[in-house]
Amino acid sequence: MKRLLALLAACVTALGLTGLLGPQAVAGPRAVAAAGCRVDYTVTSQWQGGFQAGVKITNLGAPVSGWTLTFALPDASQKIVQGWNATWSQSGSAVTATALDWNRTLATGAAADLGFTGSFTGANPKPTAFALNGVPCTGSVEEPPPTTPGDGTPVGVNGRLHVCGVHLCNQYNRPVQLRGMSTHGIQWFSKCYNTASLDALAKNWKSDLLRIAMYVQEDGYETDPAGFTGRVNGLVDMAEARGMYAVIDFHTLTPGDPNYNLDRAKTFFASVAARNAGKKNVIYEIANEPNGVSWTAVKSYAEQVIPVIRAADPDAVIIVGTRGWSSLGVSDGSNESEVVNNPVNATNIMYAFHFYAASHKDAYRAAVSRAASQLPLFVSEFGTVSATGGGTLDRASTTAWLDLLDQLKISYANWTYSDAPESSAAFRPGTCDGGDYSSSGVLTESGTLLKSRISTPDSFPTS
Ligand code: IDC
Repeated sequence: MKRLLALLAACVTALGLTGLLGPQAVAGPRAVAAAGCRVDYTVTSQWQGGFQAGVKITNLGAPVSGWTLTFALPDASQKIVQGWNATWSQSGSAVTATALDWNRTLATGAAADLGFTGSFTGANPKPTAFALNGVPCTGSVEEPPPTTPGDGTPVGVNGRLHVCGVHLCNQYNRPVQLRGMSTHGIQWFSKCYNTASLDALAKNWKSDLLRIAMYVQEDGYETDPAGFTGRVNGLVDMAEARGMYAVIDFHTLTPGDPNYNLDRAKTFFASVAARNAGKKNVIYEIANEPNGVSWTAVKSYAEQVIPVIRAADPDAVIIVGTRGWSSLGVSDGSNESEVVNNPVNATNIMYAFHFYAASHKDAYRAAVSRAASQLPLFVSEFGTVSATGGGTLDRASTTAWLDLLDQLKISYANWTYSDAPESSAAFRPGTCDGGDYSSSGVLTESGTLLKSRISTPDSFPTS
């Protein structure tokens, strides 16, 4: 049926009948034939028997409010294993990717970023005959190659990171502070993470890192382990191509005991660690915010998950969440001493500290000031607003926090690089439906403040 519709749309265009029949002649999403399109196909990584590819569709014709991309796999051994940002199907060598509700509208010049993991044997040639709504897409352009040392990007300058004393250190064994942004839940805001938004994050915001918040519950990982694993890997590659570090956040939240997700964590981290072991830009965060659970239980979880990562990727930095929503226990009436006196039995690890500036003030800053000389800390999430993610931006408290983190060289990621309808989001609602992530008009008050803090020069030590 679909093929018939595409054929019909193609014939209609060929005969110049679009005006006559109109889009209503085709049922379902408006399969209006585009006048032209471009597809950028990039193999972002390849391993024994498998590969991952990004497919960027740019609509060069009239706006469409529904689209289907078709292409041919040139090698019979190639199979689509898992795709994202479209509904994917394969019949023989013919592949069809149909728009999802959130990316079905493509204005003239607008792009949609899709991707998939595939399997293959042999040479793995690129697909051919890309067509959008039946119209051939010509003019494929390659993405720039991944970062090389000396290119001036954060990963290019610092290389692989490690923990030295209480600091995060670069390839010259010198302390560095990474400043960057966290995604919102990728199950909800996937559309915000695409070529244009990550270009803006790297070049315009000059962000050092992207934290990839993969919720486990709330329609997250547990509903589609392979799909979320693929999407996380795709974002790791997109960060790498732009010289940014990627924090892979196993975003446990409710329930608060990370042990509830112990088996899922082992499965997930075994897979992402094996796949990303060769990369310099990956940091693993094994439990977002333990809550309602003792430090002993969190430590036990960490000591079971860390060896799984180490078995595949021995050298990467790992961040361990702390008690009381990663408050070092403070939100549960405790403090950093429970960690100092009973640290996780592992090396090259850091402890997460999270805060929301309007809710967490002097007592929390005092705890961080004390703990910073005893524990390697990483602020893998913080907000400028209240702990609900909403409310008024607290500029004074945010500034006090960021000044403290700068002084202590503690790395941070802000919640969120998204257009969620809440004051913690950096972009105004609706921004992710368009292609502009870099002009000041798309920023919220929080986004404006964070961009001004993050985009200042890093001056990473190089000797
Ligand atoms: C919030 C989101 C909100 C979502 C909620 C439930 O901003 O849109 O509905 O989660 O999942 C955290 C958590 C983070 C929270 C954030 C704000 O790590 O998931 O996001 N927050 O409440 N800890 C403290 C605050």
